[in-house]
Amino acid sequence: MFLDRLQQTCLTQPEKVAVEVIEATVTTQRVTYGELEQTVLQTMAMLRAKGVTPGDRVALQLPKCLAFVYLHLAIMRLGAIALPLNPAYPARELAYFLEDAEVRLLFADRQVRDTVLPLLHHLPALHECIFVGCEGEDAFDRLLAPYQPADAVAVPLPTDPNATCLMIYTSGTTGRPKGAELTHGNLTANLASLHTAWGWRNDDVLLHVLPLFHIHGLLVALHGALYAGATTLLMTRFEPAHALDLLVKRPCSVFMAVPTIHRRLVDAPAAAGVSLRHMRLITSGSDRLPDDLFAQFEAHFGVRLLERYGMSEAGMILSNPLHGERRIGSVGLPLPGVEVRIVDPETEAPQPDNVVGEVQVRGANVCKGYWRQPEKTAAAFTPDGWFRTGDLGLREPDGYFTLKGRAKDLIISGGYNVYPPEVELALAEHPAVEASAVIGCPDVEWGEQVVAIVVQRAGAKVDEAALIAFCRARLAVYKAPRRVIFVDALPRNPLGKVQKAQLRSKFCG
Ligand code: MCA
Repeated sequence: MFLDRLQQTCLTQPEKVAVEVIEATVTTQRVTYGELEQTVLQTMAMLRAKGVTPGDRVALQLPKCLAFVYLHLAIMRLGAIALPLNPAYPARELAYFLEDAEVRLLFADRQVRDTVLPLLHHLPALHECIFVGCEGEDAFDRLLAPYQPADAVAVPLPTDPNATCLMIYTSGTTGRPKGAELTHGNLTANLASLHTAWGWRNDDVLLHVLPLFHIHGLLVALHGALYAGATTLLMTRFEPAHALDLLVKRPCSVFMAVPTIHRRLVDAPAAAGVSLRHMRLITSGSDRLPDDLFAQFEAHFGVRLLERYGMSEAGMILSNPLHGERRIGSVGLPLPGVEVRIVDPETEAPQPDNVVGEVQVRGANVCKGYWRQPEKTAAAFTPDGWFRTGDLGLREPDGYFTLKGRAKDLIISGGYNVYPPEVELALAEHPAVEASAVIGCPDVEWGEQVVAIVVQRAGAKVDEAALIAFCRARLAVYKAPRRVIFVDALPRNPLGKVQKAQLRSKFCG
């Protein structure tokens, strides 16, 4: 499994650099595979002393830094469950995740102290919250100081592939976010598949610019490099000029990003005259890659982007090939070991080629279900084990798949999923809001922009800025509307359902 393989790498190439932390373009920390193993053991000893046992949920609301990497690996190696959380979550969202997952231990950034402290009394399962900063990591070093790697060296590696090791919260069209339970087996299947498909190499150098609290940055990028025994350059913050400088000067061989980031690279003044032809693999995912961006990237940097498709519940599902045709507008072919089919959304009968239907996936990469939500888990799978992605697509006769939209009401902004019902619920709490409908309008930079169409209560008065601020206090900033449009009434069908397509064609213009 992944952790066995990583331990093997740590033992066989202890001198090799595993992770370098980079601020702007300067390396601030460097850890070898040998040091990684020792510090992960020390972290496991600390976690055990704090009472963490297999199956416990340990949440990480930390910025990108080594403490995150050590904790994440140590939690999984103890048989516990890592729950990475966006540091941008305001108190309300954070409280929900901590409560729903019955988190035992929370590691949070010192910067979110004021957000977190008031919550603690309301969370009986939470034994402790430990604040660690990432600047220089001194708080984390002090935390580990009393423990030795030897204290945890006898802890066996997890052996049950069906044991959950990672929980990623995703939302849906109804209800609150749910925790997708990913197992050791899921992670390993996905990594083995990507290793083959993308030809990961031991001498690869990955420039890592994504957040660590999502599948893309955590599993596909960081785990991918660790699984290969490669080196990760962990940029603490994406900045186009710095990223380009590192891609060329280090030089890097692998880069993974979302379309918004690729767009910023192409548009950066620093991109003039830059070639990335030395790079082996540059992927794009988490959102549809616009055709014009695909072409511009190639014209500019001399590299054809490799577009792939995945989701939190299933990791990576489809990918354009490393060798062979990278087809514009297509998300490629099923990854090794992954089955993909297109079905009629109503009857679930398999569709012939070139006919649009729901994309369904089956394989060892697919999560075992949603945390403590047996009904939602049952609803997400067909009786014969296919996972219903909620995305629409078609299969071409030569096996390439193309996405054609979403069956679910979902907005993707800069690679982050935004579920309109969550935003609508937040808006509904405002006393001046009678009704609202949240839509995604096409946006060159972000892919889609969150726009709220609002009906005010009679006699109430609220302006756009106030409603945006209201949402920002309740939701992570990327979920808050960027625009609010006031209307007298929402268009509804005879059953009372808001006609979002009409709103999109009227207001997205
Ligand atoms: C930041 N802001 C955003 C977003 N990101 N608003 C909408 N959508 C966003 N994605 C806010 C900031 O908080 C800020 O708010 C303002 O927009 C401008 O911020 P800026 O400094 O320009 O943004 P940034 O901090 O540079 O971030 C942009 C980013 C980031 C680097 C593109 O959004 C990012 O890292 N996206 C990647 C997301 C990702 O990894 N997704 C994978 C999900 P203010 O107004 O307060 O200044 S996993 C997944 O989807 C599946 C499994 C898959 O297939 O991969």
